[in-house]
Amino acid sequence: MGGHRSSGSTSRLIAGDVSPVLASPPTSHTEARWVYKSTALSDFSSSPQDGPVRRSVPLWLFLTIAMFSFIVSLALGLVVGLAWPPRLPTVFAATPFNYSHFYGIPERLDIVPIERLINSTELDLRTDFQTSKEPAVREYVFNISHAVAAPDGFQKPMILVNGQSPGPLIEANVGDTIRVHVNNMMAARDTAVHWHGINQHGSTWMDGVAGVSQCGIPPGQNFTYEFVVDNQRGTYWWHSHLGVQYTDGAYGPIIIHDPEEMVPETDEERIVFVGDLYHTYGSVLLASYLNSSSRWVPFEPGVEPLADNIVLNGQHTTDCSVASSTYPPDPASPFASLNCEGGQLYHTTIRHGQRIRLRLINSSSFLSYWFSVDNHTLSIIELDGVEIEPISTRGVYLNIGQRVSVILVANQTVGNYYIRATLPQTCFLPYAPYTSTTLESVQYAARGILSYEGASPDAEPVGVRGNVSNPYGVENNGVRGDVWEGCDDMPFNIPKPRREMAAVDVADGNDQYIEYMFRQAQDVNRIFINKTAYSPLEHNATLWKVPGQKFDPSKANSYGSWDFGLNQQVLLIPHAGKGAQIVINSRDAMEHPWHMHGHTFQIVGWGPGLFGGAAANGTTTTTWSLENPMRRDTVTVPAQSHVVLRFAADNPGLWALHCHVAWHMEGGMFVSLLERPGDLVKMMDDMDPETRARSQGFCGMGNG
Ligand SMILES: [Cu+2]
Repeated sequence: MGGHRSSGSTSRLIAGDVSPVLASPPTSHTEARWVYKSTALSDFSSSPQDGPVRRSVPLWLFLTIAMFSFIVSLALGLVVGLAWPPRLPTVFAATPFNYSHFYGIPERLDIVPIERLINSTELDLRTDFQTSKEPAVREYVFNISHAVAAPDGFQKPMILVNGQSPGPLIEANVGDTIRVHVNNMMAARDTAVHWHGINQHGSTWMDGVAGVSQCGIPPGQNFTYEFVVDNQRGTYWWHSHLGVQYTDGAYGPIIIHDPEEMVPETDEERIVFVGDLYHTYGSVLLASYLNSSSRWVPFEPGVEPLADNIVLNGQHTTDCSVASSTYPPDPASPFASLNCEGGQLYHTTIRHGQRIRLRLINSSSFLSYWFSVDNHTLSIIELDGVEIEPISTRGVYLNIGQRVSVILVANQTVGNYYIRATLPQTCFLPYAPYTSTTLESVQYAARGILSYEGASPDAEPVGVRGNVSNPYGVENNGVRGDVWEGCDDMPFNIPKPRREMAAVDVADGNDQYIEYMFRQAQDVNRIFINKTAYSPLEHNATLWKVPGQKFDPSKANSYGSWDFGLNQQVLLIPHAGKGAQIVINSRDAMEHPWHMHGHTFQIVGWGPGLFGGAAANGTTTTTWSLENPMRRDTVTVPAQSHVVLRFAADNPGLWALHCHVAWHMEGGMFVSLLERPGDLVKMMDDMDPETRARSQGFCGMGNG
């Protein structure tokens, strides 16, 4: 929809005063890099250009690099493939599909059955975990590998951690040290793991963002992430932060307990991931999305792929007779011989009278949802690790990366009830010039079953679907003037954090502005922020360039004033002591989920149009909330609107701030906040030399 958006109402706006500077060609550290380049060749040479195209790299150089990377990747893949002994225990031998070097997927893959793919014990938090104030070290091993699995019955190549998706649970108490040994067992792709929502106080190099806080862990290599969970509790998640690897399954939950968590008592808990599912491997889709002509909409670049299904805890059913229109089956594809067998619904059992905490996590690559349970009222008690005064509701809107804990009281007649994650259709479908046949066939919703003990597990659900498209009883969101179908978070001044905190004061020079829009660069959709689109460094990470900089605090708002490339999108937060303020301005026709690393920010202001846009006539459209503003780490920025975020500048580091739509992130919708560079350089001087050498040594080694 980005491309569609840019050719729709956004194009009127971008005709104005902003003249984007073309970044280098839209290469990235994505998995699809070399394949994208090689498939793009024919388009660059043969397709007619719509108007003037400025190419900052000559075509011959582009072709040479593409060919060279292709050959190197091929050679490396071969060497690693031959020398790589560890494998998942084979459940049963898969047909030897000819995957050789296709997007780095090895030739022979294990097939993981659904009962092993999904770890219900962990997702139901039946782990006998002891909540305590005694600090401990929690140690995990993550083996990341390719395998074939079928979350909804349709087999696809996936990226699994310990053979699971959702991957292994990390469970700790506040104050604990978490240590995760990550083994990259993929044959030919780098990886990196990010701990979404964990603030990494004093450990920015453990944040796991490939190209920013580290170079990807190359195939056959390992890296140990270690960090302390400092004054945070609640619901978090981890996911690969390289390319679109999490789209194919590389994600899992993090639960932080605290004996002093300010939430009502509950009898039991469940983790419930809601997510979109693509039947096609993510990197294949990404290559098509970042091309001038996608498989799903050949006539218009930049249209995001619509998912094939929606899953609850990584599972759902599908109608195997319906072929995907997002990526129609291709007999020439090495994936063509995979099977489909229908899948299963997420199912969980509760006892009548119990109070259950559902920890909802949206792990999607594109879609957001309205979550509801037939016949049951929900009470919202936590947003992104922040305890709030309970809000009673029929359901809850959940954008990508956001977490919401709700309490469900099992006070209905014993029976089975549907749990639903419903796509707010009007937020997405009008912007997509095609229909996803597969998504349509599941009626744009995932269903699961909440089963009361005593009900036959196979009995027909008894509940009433209720209103699944009108959140919080509000008919009009006051921004677009249309009926609100859950495209936005609940109004920002409704949730009240129980740990009260006034808005922080902002230091001069610690304020930054972001303004984004979708437009074409070289026939390809890119998302421009301020004047350029983010392009990751090749074979380096922005963090490692920090110690070499000469910082001039007087140039704080001029981010081109030092040796980071413009397309590195580094925004400086220079001053300690007081807070920082980030204004995000949308010049786009749709909402976007913005996620900040390193901080739980305050949402202190919001309003239609650009921030300060009406200041000329002495008025402002910004609504302020300074007393006890909502805090979270992922916010939905509504269409054609602005939000004002603040945080205490208490965490020197390099912090990504980006849209969490996987496709947009790869299209350049990404900046990095460089917080207190002087202190960061000192911290890096004191960093464990072995860790630093190991992490920095990955740069230039792998093939992301
Ligand atoms: Cu976005």
